[in-house]
Amino acid sequence: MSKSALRLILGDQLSFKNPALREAQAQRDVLLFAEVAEEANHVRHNRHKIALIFSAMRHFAASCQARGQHVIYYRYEQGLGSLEEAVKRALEERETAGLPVVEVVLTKPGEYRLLEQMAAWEARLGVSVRLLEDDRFLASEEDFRDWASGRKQLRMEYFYRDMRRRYSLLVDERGGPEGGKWNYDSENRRGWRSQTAVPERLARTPDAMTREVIREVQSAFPHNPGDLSQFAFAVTAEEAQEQFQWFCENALEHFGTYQDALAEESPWLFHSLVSMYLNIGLLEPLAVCQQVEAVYRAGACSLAAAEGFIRQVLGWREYVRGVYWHAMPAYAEGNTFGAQRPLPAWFWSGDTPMRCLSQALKQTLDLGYAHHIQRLMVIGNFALLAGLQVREVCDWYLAVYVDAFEWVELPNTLGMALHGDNGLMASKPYAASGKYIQRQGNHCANCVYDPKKTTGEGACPYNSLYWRFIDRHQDYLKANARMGLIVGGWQKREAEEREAIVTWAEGVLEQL
Ligand code: FAD
Ligand code: DLZ
Ligand code: SF4
Repeated sequence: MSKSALRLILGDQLSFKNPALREAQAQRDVLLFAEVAEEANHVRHNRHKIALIFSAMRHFAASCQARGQHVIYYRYEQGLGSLEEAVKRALEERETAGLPVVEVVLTKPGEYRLLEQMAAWEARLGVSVRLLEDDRFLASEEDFRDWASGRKQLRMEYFYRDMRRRYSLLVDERGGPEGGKWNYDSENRRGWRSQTAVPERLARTPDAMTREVIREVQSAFPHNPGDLSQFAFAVTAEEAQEQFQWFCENALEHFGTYQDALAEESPWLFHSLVSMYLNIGLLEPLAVCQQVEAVYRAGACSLAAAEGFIRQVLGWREYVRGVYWHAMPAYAEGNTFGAQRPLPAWFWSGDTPMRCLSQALKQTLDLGYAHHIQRLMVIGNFALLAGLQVREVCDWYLAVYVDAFEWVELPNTLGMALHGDNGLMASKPYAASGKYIQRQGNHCANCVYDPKKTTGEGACPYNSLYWRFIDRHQDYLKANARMGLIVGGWQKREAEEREAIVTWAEGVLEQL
């Protein structure tokens, strides 16, 4: 009898470096890929996300087959409810074929929800289930725990410096930071006034397999967001590498300067658009960082651009994953400011007169993409200031972005944007008024509101909501050195003025 293992490959584990696949033996084992209802429907995913994952899964399964692996692939239309059901079906299939499986092997999933379910599989399925550590990340959970233990506060910057040294990225011959500074963030903040041409992105025509997926997703998910006529994502490792190469040659040079910019005319400006590929396994984090360092060493981009990119991937991306596994499951319950307002229905349409917000929401829903400052300082900032219910906001973020998996979405949304984790992730709440949005971009010039007005007809809603937030949470905010100064300034204003602003803000909220 064969001692075969069933190796389940999840939709965000599509890499030959996936540990569950690395040790597979073609003659003995069988790989399982399954498009299932629970993964596709536990939140109202953007159709771009479902299409990207299904198409990338099908392409990857085909390349595993081409390498001689035996593959079982269940398509969505076969009606399997969950990953557990898929494993059960595959075990039965193998049993019937006289090729019973002795164990199920898979790499640890990226969401606590699934990890919890999988803990019960062995008992429920009556077969040994072996979960492998996902070593496609640059810091293991244990590395992060060791780094975090004994620290009163977790700060990305110190984690990042250790990672730079560990992987020798942008490190000089004496082991110090290239150029003398670890961080060039202060050079990454230029506002957008259409001062530079934005390069056209690589056009990509979906192949026959992707076109078939698009048709299926369109018909199976008629009520989900996402305009699939604009689907242009890479679905294989080779295509993703081509996109990344394009970024290195055409956008990286300006990436640092305009990292925090907001532009009317482009959803992506000079951003890399690689998070989805890194997160599902089509690109590798160390390889992209090394490639960016090589561009800098060849003199084709500035140190600030290269450091800015490497900080995001080697620093933030690894740091948020560390925080997630370190702090779950309690982390998901965080709600520092007791935010309880329901998510406005227009978060699913983008229909709001606030120009910056409408544009960020519409492109998010249509394309499944918004860049970091749109996610943080436009949408997230609004949710923070308006006191939108934390869980609802997090579920929305998990649904609408193609790159959203809980290990990365939750710390960014609950922690960074909503400060729901009491400051574990970030040192202060990212709260800002319309003045910030005006400084960073050119939306305000096309808006019905005036960023210079706080109350009265035409006042920018971000302004009064900002001061209401400061007012309501002044005791909490005072404890933070940077926010304390702002609270002090607010408290020095005339009581009548403060009351008028807060009253105006309440009116804004009533109209949501
Ligand atoms: P670029 O701006 O070109 O950055 C390069 C890469 O750095 C990204 O591809 C990404 O891998 C990494 N990166 C940058 N910032 C972060 C960060 N804060 N956390 C983790 N990785 C980072 N990123 C996700 O991958 N999935 C999410 O679900 C997600 N949700 C977010 C929710 C909120 C509220 C916020 C504020 C940020 C979120 N991010 C998320 C982080 C970041 O916004 C995206 O990674 C980035 O916008 C992806 O676009 P890009 O590839 O063009 O990134
Ligand atoms: C996001 C997603 C979707 C939409 N569909 C599937 C699927 O049908 N099958 C699958 O294996 N994975 C899917 N995924 C990705 C998983 O949800 C992801 O592996 C977990 O959220 C863990 O990160
Ligand atoms: Fe956004 Fe206010 Fe500017 Fe309008 S005026 S675009 S709402 S910041």
